[in-house]
Amino acid sequence: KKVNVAIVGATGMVGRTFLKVLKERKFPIDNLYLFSSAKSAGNIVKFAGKDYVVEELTENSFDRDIQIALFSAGGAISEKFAPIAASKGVLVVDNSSYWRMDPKVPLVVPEVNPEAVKDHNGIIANPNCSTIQAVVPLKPLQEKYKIKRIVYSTYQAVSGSGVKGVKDLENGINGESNEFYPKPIAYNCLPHIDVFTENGYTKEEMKMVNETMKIFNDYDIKVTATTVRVPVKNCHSESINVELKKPFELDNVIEELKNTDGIIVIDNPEKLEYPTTIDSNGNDEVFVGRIRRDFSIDNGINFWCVADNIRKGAATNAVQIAELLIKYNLV
Ligand code: 11C
Repeated sequence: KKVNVAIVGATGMVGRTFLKVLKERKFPIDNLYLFSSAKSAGNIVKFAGKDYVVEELTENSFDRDIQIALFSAGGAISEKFAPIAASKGVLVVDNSSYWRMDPKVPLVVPEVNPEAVKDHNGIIANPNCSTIQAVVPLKPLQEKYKIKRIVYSTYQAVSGSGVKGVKDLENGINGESNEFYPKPIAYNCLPHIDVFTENGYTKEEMKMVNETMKIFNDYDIKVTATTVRVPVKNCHSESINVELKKPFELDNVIEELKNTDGIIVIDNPEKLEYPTTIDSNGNDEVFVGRIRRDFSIDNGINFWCVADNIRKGAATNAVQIAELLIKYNLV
């Protein structure tokens, strides 16, 4: 079965990666429509050997036979246009943060809660990149041992801020001053991602807390996070401390992680082997290493995980959701 697909935000970093991933995964596309702001409209984009003209997104853009729309053009565009698309029978997979916590909108990571897509009301949300790569390795732990508490510490790449973040890093390395971040990002770390909220945490930190509970549909899990921007171009790294409810054997946990879809374990400290962003760049898996017991509590584990935030953290996860829509006959 082939479907008609629209991409909203087609010329952005994630939008371009949608196209790359759709092609790589041989997504069954019949007609393809590309939308952007007026500024980028008229650009020609190549897909599978054909030229496509990018059109300006308007309220009438979805007045055609489109089954699936992948959105990545920011929260304001999703707020306005995702309901318009949904009202015209288009299934929206939205990469912005706008709809994620809406109780009527499923928040889906295909390796973790694929069945949740079935409860859609026209919009399905793609989680934040740092949440996606965390919940994939946490899933087998939640299933077998139940999670009591999670402490996230992240080391996030500038590509998470889009082209402006990458530019600030490149300019900073060349001795120029920062334009996008409030402080220099070259040779520096900023404990600040997205805006600060009233409780002292940043919005990025609160996304990790709230999205984790929603994806696992478990509001008893205690979650806390510190999110940090680091001078890495692409791929987020995370240190995850997790306290489990049941006792475990570390060797079994490592085996379970190795046997989980979407994970590559690189964990041989004796050979100095552990995953870094260079390993995950351009890949769709979550790379896990440094898996070790937390001796300060009864049932604790520390591990390190790295993933390509533009691919698994955004575009690939959204395309995998679109694949589920076909698999479950929802389109
Ligand atoms: C970052 N995680 O690295 C952010 C980017 O909610 O989709 C993604 C923001 C979002 O800056």
